[in-house]
Amino acid sequence: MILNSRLILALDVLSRDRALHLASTLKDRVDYVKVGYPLILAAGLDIVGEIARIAPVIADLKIADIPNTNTLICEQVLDSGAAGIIAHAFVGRDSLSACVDAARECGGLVFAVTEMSHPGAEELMGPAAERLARMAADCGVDGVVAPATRPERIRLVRSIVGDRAIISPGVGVQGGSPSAALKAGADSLIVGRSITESPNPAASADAILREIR
Ligand code: BMP
Repeated sequence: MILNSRLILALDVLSRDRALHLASTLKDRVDYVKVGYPLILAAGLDIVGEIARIAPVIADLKIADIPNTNTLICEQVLDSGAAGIIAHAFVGRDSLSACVDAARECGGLVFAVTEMSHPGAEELMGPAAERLARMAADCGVDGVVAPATRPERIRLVRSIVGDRAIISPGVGVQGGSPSAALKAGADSLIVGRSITESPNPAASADAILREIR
């Protein structure tokens, strides 16, 4: 995984032109651009390849299906130019392993979600997060997604996944602190609206970069 700026841009915008403009403006400030359902549904899967020509893309489809379907989904997004994919761990070892196998075939990265950043994740995912992190590490993922809104959970996940990457959403609009998340053990921050909805996205990205340096 590339770890230069330690920033991943969450590009949850609905216009192809806006997405390409933001990716071009911010490409030197971020290591990856994370593209998910909002943009892919609005602009089509080709947007992955278009953005991948500007910056490496992590396709965040939070893949969560049976192994065969997971394999088919992974192949589609990796063939379209994504450098990495995000899958859910809760679906089980066989489903997650299917994503890892598909990614290895294409030379892509796999990140598994162990616990999400929103309050509702504390209901079911929180209590299972340690087991999910252990299982994700056993499956050979490149990294996990852990919540910047709960730095103590990042610390716990770090103790389980060793030197695998931890990428953390939830800073800014969701209330998490960039420096606290990194201090707790995150390798990289996933940031969306604090940058994309700013009147000056480049300046907002620079402010976060200054805070974490
Ligand atoms: P924002 O900085 O605008 O809150 O965006 C965070 C991004 O990270 C969104 O794309 C969201 O879907 C994603 N995300 C998250 O917020 N929490 C998680 O636990 C997992 C995510 O992928």
